[in-house]
Amino acid sequence: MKILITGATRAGKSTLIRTLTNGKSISVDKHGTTVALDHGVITVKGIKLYLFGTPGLEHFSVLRKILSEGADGIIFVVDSEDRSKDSLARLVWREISTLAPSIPCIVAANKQDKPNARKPSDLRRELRFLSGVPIIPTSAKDNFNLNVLMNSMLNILIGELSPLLKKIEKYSGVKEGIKKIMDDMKLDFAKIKSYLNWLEYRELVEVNWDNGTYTMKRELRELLNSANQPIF
Ligand SMILES: Nc1nc2c(ncn2[C@@H]2O[C@H](COP(=O)(O)OP(=O)(O)OP(=O)(O)O)[C@@H](O)[C@H]2O)c(=O)[nH]1
Ligand SMILES: [Mg+2]
Repeated sequence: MKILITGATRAGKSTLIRTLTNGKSISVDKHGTTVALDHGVITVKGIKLYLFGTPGLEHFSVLRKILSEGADGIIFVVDSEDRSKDSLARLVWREISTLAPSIPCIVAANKQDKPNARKPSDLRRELRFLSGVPIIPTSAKDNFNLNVLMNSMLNILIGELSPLLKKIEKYSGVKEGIKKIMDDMKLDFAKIKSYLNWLEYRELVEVNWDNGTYTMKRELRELLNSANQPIF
């Protein structure tokens, strides 16, 4: 799945991707400021996440537009200490909300290692636009809570898809599974094909069009069946 990492400049997006990938990310930057993108791949609970970090400076909005295309989830990184970037954060937030509406989003209240870092509750009060979005306190520098951040992102993504995934799971590995799910969901072949293609592209199922079967990735099945415990 594709995860967009965005937010205002200096919030810690590149650092977040670097830490998450143990330094194996690719960054296109000039003197430490991202001018194109950051990219890295990680696996969370067996699910592959393709991370794309955007630039944060206002004038790079075209790059944010290109990078946000097809994103399945968004991590919005905020500098919890530096209030001078709040208005830029609001601007980038508005931009992304328009570019990628209704994409599941989670906020990283970053730089919590700093003494004057605002807590999530402070940010909620000061940055009204974050209303209704989960906020996880993090330090990209110290690798604090990044596992919680990514697990939460994954849980939200799977949660959004779970009604469809539960149906898909029912006929995973079953003979004539594609035909059976079409009958069960009362959908035509084109629709089921688009769902399965979508999931296959995200490496969540493997489809054998020749014999009309598919299998859901084992790790995804485990995730779906693990009790849906609250995460916040
Ligand atoms: N103390 C502290 N510093 C951080 C943290 N995350 C990032 N930084 C520092 O903040 C500065 C900016 O970090 P970047 O990761 O380059 O920020 P960015 O969001 O990618 O910035 P742009 O590419 O300009 O949009 C760097 O000096 C980082 O070392 C953190 O969690 N704690
Ligand atoms: Mg950057």
